[in-house]
Amino acid sequence: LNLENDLRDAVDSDQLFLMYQPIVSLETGQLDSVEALIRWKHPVRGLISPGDFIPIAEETGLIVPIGQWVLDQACSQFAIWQNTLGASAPRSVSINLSRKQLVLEDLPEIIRRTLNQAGMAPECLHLEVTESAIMKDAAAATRLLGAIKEIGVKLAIDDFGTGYSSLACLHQFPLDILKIDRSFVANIDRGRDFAAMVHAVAQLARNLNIQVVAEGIETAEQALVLQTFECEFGQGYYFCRPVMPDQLQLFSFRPT
Ligand code: G
Ligand code: G
Ligand code: NA
Repeated sequence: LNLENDLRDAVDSDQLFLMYQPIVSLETGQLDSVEALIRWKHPVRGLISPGDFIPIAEETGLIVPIGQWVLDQACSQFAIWQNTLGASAPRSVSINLSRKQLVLEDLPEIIRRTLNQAGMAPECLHLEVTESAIMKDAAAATRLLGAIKEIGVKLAIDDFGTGYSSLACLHQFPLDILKIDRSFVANIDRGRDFAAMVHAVAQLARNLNIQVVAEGIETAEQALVLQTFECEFGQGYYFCRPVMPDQLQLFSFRPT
């Protein structure tokens, strides 16, 4: 039951890996970007999902080396895609930052160094943070995210709509991208209320010059409704599940 010690080993012994989920243009269905999603292949227990081990990583401080590994890995993979896929490479890669990473004073410097090493343009790296993570210590997050933005990296707010202060987030933080939580998308074709909320959020974002990604799209109907709301980007099993890096070139979406 000691996942903590196992997790310590996992970092050093190649048990962690990243899968990538396409983010597509809802208008064309074409690949725009990818989100990196961490996985742990435990030698005995098999695949463990981040929902089960990221909280342990946060409690133990292991999130620091793990977060560093994710950043390195995603940036070097992005460079590989640029070299191998050329024009059909994703335009950017996004990684998830946990609450505990938002208090690391040297994070901006680490990001700067990692981008340099990978020869990656800063705007090609997107960082996803949740509302609850940034509101936990809003003052510290404002400082850190401001410093990160100065590098030219883009900031995305994840799970938008699920926190207590969604609207406050929009004007307090220098956001570039808003990801509408999948709980809204799941109900968009079932109830007028959800559709109205998603439509309003998409309009709000457009007025604030923030790009919108709808998460968790599972059906053609949901994709269509979102398109009529002029929501620009989408992500979800309807388009593609998370894939291994060498499978990304196989991605091509055909409407069902
Ligand atoms: O891929 P999956 O749906 O199992 O991910 C579950 C959760 O884990 C998601 O909310 C996602 O944001 C989070 N997650 C995935 N990869 C990472 C990562 O590299 N770092 C952090 N901090 N969270 C991640
Ligand atoms: O919290 P975050 O937005 O990072 O969530 C990413 C998680 O959502 C990943 O674990 C991914 O596997 C999962 N996911 C991606 N697309 C879908 C989908 O269409 N439906 C559901 N239920 N989960 C999805
Ligand atoms: Na995310």
